[in-house]
Amino acid sequence: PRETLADLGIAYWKLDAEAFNYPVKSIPWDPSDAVDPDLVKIRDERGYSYADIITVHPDHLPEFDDKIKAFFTEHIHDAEEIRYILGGSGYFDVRDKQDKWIRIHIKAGDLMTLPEGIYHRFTCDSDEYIHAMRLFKGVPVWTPINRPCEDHESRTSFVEKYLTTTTTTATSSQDL
Ligand code: KMT
Ligand code: NI
Repeated sequence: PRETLADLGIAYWKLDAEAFNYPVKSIPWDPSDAVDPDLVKIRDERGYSYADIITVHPDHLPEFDDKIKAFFTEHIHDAEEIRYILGGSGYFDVRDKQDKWIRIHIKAGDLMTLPEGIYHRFTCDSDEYIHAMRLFKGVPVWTPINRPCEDHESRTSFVEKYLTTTTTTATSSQDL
């Protein structure tokens, strides 16, 4: 449910990806070339200054098997992860407050951000095809930091911000 994702610092928008033309691949893609007013708004509000466009598919991504393996290894990043799905679909799994996986089936038009320090992983679905724009604030760093990494400052600040609760009401029903 949407509330749970927002509680983990995950933001989500639905855009009309089919109404605009995006290349199959562009590394980088200049975010100032955005025409979609919804994308322009999110770009400017959140300060996204870098973008690229990739297609994850056995025929389009060099070393597909190795990349898929890395994507599906549970990890964090030391910055926000922002994905705008232009075509196809896939699964993002994120850990909830009880450290259980929540599976998000992401598809064309979905723009989702994962906060710095959240445990997550990605996999294709049975179509093995996803066309995505990756956005970033500043100079992009895609390097995953694999779990275990609980002492990494991105993880400790995530825990502090989203998992350390000061009110008892939110979790009390599950604690009973
Ligand atoms: C990631 O971070 O796992 C990826 O970049 C996967 C491809 S984008 C949907
Ligand atoms: Ni990631």
